[in-house]
Amino acid sequence: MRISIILPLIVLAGLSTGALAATQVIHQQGRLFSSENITVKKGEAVTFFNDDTVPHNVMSAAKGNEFNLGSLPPGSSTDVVFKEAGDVQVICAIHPRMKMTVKVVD
Ligand SMILES: [Cu+2]
Repeated sequence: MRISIILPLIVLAGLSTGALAATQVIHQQGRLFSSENITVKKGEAVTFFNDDTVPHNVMSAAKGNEFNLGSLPPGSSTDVVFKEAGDVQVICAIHPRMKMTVKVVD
């Protein structure tokens, strides 16, 4: 159990210091997003990483920034590029209390 938690952290630490330095990572643990509010520039990607023990379905219905990642199993990650400026409410379709806002600025 211990190794399964530490290994992904090492991988992520390596990524965050490399070419993807500008990409913010949102973790999902304990059926919560790791941040409630983040700000990104238009055209930037956010990595949604499921390091929880259950699947999550990250999505948004915000106009111009709609996406639906489908059910992502633990250990998987997906990048989402935000194309339009504005406040984007991001939710998990499976767990109603998982909510966050991505503020996209020009
Ligand atoms: Cu969820």
